[in-house]
Amino acid sequence: MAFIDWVLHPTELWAAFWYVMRHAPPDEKTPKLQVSGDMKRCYDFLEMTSRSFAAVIQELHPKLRDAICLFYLILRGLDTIEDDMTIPGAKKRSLLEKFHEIIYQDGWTFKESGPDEKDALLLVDFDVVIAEFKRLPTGYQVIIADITKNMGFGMAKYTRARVESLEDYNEYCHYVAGLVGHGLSRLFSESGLEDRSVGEKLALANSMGLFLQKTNITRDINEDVLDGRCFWPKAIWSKFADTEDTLISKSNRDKSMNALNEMCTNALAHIPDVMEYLDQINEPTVFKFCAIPQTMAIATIALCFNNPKVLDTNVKIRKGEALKLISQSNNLDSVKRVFYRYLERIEAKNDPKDPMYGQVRKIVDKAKKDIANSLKGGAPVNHTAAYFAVALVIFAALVFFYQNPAAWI
Ligand code: IN0
Repeated sequence: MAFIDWVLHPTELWAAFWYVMRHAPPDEKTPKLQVSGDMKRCYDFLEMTSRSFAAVIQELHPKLRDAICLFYLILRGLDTIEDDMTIPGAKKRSLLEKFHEIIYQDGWTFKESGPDEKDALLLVDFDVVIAEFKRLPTGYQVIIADITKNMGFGMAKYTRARVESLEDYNEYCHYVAGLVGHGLSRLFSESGLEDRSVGEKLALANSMGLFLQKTNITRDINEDVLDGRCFWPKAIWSKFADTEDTLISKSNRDKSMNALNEMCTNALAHIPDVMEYLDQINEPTVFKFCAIPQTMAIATIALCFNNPKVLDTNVKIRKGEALKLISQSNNLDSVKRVFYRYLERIEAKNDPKDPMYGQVRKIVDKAKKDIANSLKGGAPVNHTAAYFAVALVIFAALVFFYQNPAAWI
């Protein structure tokens, strides 16, 4: 992040300071150092695959930490196979469909990943993950294996099928992310840290995954099309572009923006379920684990909405913004305020000329009202004007004293 970004966003600098203070001092008590040799290696794999999210998993309640670390690594393994364009179709399908059995096979490793797979090393050492998985309590193993099975079959289906209709889009996202929500909710209940009902309200759990995955798919359009694939449903993009390549070409920019905004709107529709899901989570570390990806997602959607850069490059929220979001994902009220803030940004960018204008207004209005009515302190206040006024006063005072040095005394 450039220096100027920190100057322009002092609240993010503050969040970064506290994040470093909390995470930097390597006092021998960090959770990962308390675990056995093989499990320690699994936490190393986790850090290798996702740095910031690894920290959130390590802070989970000890009853869930190892199970979720292993669930995450198993899903990463499956995803690495799904993603690999160098594995021939039939072999890929067989691997995906058998993966729920593979996780019980002592010594299984996979060394044939293509050169582009960033998590290839995880599969090279997958025997370590398998050994630790088999040491988990049976209740956890059953849930993880069941989700791996359903996901593997779903992914295998989509190695042939394409995402054409909105139903396909929801189904694909269900396989790759909604099922993760199912699995996590069932693990939370199984641990006894959350109510049994959490593991039963699976439609809400599905929406949690769909909001994340739809955000990723919307954001990654440029990279995906350049890699020769597209997860935006044809039902949406074909209204505005003849081919997937046209979708990201500069000459089609105005029309493609309509498609982009429709993709964002489709994702925003999951917000009520996300709020309802988070409302039922009681254990603080589970709450944070669930809330962080969701606040990152609303910030990403707000960044992508009506932003032509999405079609040209891979846009990303600032590091400082991410750290601020982490610090604001501790409880439901704070998460609601975060959502409210980004919904306002979306509202400000909503263009009356866009075909989605009315729908965006409806979704944003309703979500903002629901948040305002349920927040203890009423609707969140926008402090931007106040910050700006304070900055202006300080600036004016500096100018004044610079020009009238005599006034210092
Ligand atoms: C996740 C999800 C995740 C976390 C908490 C609750 C969830 C409920 C339902 C569905 C998914 C849930 O979160 C991670 C977040 C993540 O990995 N962030 C990365 C960012 C990135 O771009 O890779 C980071 O480095 O910070 C997530 O995105 N997915 C995921 C995978 C496994 C598990 Cl156990 C939990 C992936 C996906 C496809 C969205 C489900």
